[in-house]
Amino acid sequence: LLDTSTSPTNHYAPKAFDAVIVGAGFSGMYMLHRLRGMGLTVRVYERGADVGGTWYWNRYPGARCDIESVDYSYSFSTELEQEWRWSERFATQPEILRYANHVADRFGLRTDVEFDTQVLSAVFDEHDETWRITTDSEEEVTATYFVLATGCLSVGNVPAIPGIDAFSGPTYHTGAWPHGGVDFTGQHVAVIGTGSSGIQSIPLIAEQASRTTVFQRTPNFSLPARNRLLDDDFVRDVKANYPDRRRVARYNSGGVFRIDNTENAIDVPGDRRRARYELLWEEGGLNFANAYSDLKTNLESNETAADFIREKIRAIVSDSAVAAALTPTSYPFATKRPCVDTGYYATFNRDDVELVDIRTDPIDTITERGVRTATTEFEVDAIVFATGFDAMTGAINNIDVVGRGGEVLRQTWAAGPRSYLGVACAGFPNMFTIATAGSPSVMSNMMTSIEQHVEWISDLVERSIADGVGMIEPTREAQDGWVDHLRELADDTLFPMAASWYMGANIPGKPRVFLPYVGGVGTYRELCDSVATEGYRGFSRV
Ligand code: FAD
Ligand code: N01
Repeated sequence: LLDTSTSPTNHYAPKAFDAVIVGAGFSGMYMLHRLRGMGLTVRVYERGADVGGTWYWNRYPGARCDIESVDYSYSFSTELEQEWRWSERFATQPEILRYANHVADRFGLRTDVEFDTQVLSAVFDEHDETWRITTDSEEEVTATYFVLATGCLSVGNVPAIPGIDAFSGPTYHTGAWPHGGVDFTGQHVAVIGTGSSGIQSIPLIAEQASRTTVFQRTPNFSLPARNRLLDDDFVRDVKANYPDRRRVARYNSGGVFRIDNTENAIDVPGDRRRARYELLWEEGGLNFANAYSDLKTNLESNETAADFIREKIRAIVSDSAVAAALTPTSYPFATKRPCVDTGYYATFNRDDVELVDIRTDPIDTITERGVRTATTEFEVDAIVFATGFDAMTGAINNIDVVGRGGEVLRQTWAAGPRSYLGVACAGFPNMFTIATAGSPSVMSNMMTSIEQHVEWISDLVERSIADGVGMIEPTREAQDGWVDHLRELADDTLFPMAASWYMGANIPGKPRVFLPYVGGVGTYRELCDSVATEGYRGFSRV
């Protein structure tokens, strides 16, 4: 523990803000707008050169959302909702980034954001009851409130494959893609990783490259996107009914416009179940994963959906050995985040695309010329790492966060993150986290979850200021109860059966803990609202 019980010597007076926010993605942008609207002085720090977060960094070919664009957008401003027009069912990264820029311009957000600046540490000064925040620009500022809007999927994971620095060609990570794009024309490209990023980018890389070699560790379940341009009638109808649409999204499990099916797959006759799977497969998108209410809790039910997708893979992929290698069998459907694709499985019918199953032929080393597995050296011109992220806790643990009595957050989280409601941590007064571990976040349409968090946190701050409360933090008991509740909820599902990033399993040495709240967006919102109504039950406010 660091000793922060006494105020450090002040060589100069750091700039003082009411609030400092880390991150200028959709979480940080809205948090800034809300806190500023309450009359607070706010400084946002963003590592990137502009707003957008995920959509600023992930510029790989094929990057787009897999939540319908009209739902993957802010609802807090009717004017914004009405003036913006999405062009496709699932918006591309450039379009979502344009939207983020539009929001920043419209609400004048950039004036309070310091770009190209990484927050390195935040230490709670018990004497002054403020956070002292330092950045890589060597600036130190203080803030009463410290908000981590650092993102769930913002720290790229590049695996420590021996020889990685020896490769003579360029390497790329999907989450840090060059802004000018990459031209793979005429090149032999290796893609390592077949999660959502790999599955979106591989068909487009394959179209451009002369040869594409895909290194797959675990096959994934992927659903067809059936993306389309949005016609004017649809857009007009959505805009006319936005309040109802958003209301539905706020109270169902996934934060989207959908009435959750309460039927269990296990109770439905096989032919009817199959017809429903076929219908949802043809409709495209993630709704397939919510075809029945027991898919994520009952293995037998889950197998009916998994088998349906396995059949589809066999029907699409012409080489039966390749189809078998692409077919997931080692974990239940949707316990890793399902992917949504355009032409992914069919890409493996191309003569210039090959699949290397690294479960049977593991990557041994990266050489000057390419990727060497146990059996073969693949000479390539470029390597794409679609190897994911140190999800949910990575960006927070990258910052030296030190709370009351010198408690180091990274150490407190060594066996897994500990928070109350995924919003605040005992021992870290006036510090809040947005849409990350311990909340529905990545199990939902993140925009719905981000808005819920930002509004709930800013209401808490506003109420505390009005009540003359200086410090807000959860009690240890409330936090312990929440951590237990998260685990119990997850243990009642099939999620712990997969070695997923939800479980921290993609990062060597990371504790295996199911990270998000799995009880659904609506239930979570009602719980948070009841906590507020009961005078912020579980929080100490002094
Ligand atoms: P981010 O957008 O990740 O923003 C966090 C920001 O914090 C980043 O810009 C980062 O640079 C900055 N930051 C972090 N640490 C520091 C530091 N120490 N100092 C300064 N700055 C820092 N969600 C959906 O709901 N639907 C989708 O379809 C969907 N598609 C996705 C596709 C991709 C490729 C990825 C990677 C994620 C996707 N997500 C999707 C999840 C997505 O991350 C969220 O929807 C949302 O954009 C998160 O916003 P955020 O502001 O919370 O975090
Ligand atoms: O990352 P991932 P992602 N050697 O972790 C493999 C969101 N998102 O960037 O499965 C070899 O899912 C790893 O293998 P395995 C969405 O929430 C959304 O693709 O761990 N391979 C896996 O195949 C998503 O879930 C969209 O065995 C290694 C892949 O790399 C999340 O972001 C698009 C390896 C990583 O898959 C993350 O997706 C993109 C190693 N050492 C992202 N380490 C939408 O469509 C890892 N892998 C909306």
